[in-house]
Amino acid sequence: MKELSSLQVERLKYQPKLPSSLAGGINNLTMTEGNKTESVKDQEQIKELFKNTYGKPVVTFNSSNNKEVSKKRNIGVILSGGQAPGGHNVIAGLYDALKQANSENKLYGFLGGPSGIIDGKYIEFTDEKINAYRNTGGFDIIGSGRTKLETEEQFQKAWQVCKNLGITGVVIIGGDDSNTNAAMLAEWFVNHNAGIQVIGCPKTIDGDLKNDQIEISFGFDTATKTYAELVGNILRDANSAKKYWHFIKLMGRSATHVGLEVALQTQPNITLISEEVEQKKMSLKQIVDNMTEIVAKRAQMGKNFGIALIPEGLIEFIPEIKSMISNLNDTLAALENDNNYKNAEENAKFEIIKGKLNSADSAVFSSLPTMIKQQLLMDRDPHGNVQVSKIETEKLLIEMVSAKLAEMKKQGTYNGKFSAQCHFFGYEGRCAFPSNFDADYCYSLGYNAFALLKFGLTGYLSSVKNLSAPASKWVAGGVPLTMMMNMEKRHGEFKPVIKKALVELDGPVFKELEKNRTTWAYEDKYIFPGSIQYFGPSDVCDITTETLKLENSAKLTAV
Ligand code: FBP
Repeated sequence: MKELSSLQVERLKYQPKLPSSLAGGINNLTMTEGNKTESVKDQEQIKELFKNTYGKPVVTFNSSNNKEVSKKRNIGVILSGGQAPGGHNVIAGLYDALKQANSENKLYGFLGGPSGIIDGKYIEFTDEKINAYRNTGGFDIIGSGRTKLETEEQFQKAWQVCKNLGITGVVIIGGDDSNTNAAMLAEWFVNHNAGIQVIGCPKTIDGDLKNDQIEISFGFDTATKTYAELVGNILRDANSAKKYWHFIKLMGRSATHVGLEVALQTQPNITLISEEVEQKKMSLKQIVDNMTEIVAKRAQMGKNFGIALIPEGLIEFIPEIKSMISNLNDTLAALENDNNYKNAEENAKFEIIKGKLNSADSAVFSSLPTMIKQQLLMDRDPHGNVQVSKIETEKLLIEMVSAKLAEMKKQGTYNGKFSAQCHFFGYEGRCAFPSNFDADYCYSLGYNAFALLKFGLTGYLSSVKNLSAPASKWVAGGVPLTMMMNMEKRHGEFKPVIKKALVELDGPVFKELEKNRTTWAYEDKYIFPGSIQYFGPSDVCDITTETLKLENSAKLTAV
């Protein structure tokens, strides 16, 4: 019986690249501090909540010839939130840096996400354990979870667990919510003179944890390449059979970076962008009308097939539904301990909700099909987010486009055939073998996280920039977590959270779609990217995303 696939065996041997500033060794670094920073919004409130960690400078590392010996220390690491390709390499990079700094250093992995540090569930990493997971996808080395760290009791327990293990640094690998946890924990530890530093690493396939200092979160590269392969395969199937419209929902809880990237890689007929829907205040009816127009025009051209990409988070960006969901969230939070509501039958629940919403929101809620109403009432995740991956927007749109076409048929304005298939690509891409880009980027982020600990920093996010250049030219450093924060309503209360980076409609990536989408709607300019290549020519194996290429070249032009 085989224990590993041939690809697994080969990938274990891959040696990730480091920026040359780090490649000289963890004990040969100097750190340069930039200017003091401010949070992106709500500065006064964030400053008040993060008295000790607010306003720190951005830092950059360079290699130096002054070799120092590092004192012995124990570090803990947590994988947090949704899986993203490359998480194991962050841990491998952290482990290698820590052992290089002092071979007596220890790395503990907390099990099952942030709850591991509270419940004291952990393993100690060994060479054997790390070597078995190098360059592999998944978070299964220690597992992940979405526990929100916010209560005094949780922080006290985490402190006790760290004290028991002699841990003086914690690395949290996560997205915006998980790095909000990291910022809270960092502040709490400083406030209590705990002597424990906290560093975050930017993870999420959604690509929405980014700013001037963080060009992209890890996992986006591999996940979008995986979805682009699948979408490309479907484009070719549609173009061969010429009988189906494929409505494909793509993961990405809020922002449409994933949808936009996949669209640029494959050139489908329709791509919906949630941020555009919101900014142009498009109603659900308008979205359906626009899609139907393309379906009907293509039918006139004899093309009863096509591909539509639908962002996972669309529903929360349609203004009338967004307002309804926001009030629905408050209503559900208020009903959390209401047994009348909890024990009610489904229809009775709908009635209770309708009665609590204002008349406009109640009308929007009532207009949705039962399936969507049920999905909107499902539990929020621990951070208060609607679980959009469970909302079948692709089916809702198929139903509505189909109804509109039936109406047009009656009026004699449409004479085509509409046969639709729905898909949801999300989980398929989150644990793929990391691309060479993600394998290198993640290893560098982990290695760099130890450099931030070594220089005594806390409340920082590991940052590796200049990512369109070869890895040797990447720039390593750190950015204060408070710099990315603002106040947002969660579970009915205003809380400090890291601000999500949404698609900018005046940015180069959206502009590229806008320039081409009418052509792509009617002339079939499909591109078939194929699967990720791990071995072979560099211009096939080491390419980054269209998003990074376009964003970085726009930055260069602006300079
Ligand atoms: P993170 O922000 O934690 O990286 O997770 C992102 C994501 O993959 C979203 O795209 C998706 O909506 C969500 O996780 C699904 O969550 P779950 O794994 O809990 O079903």
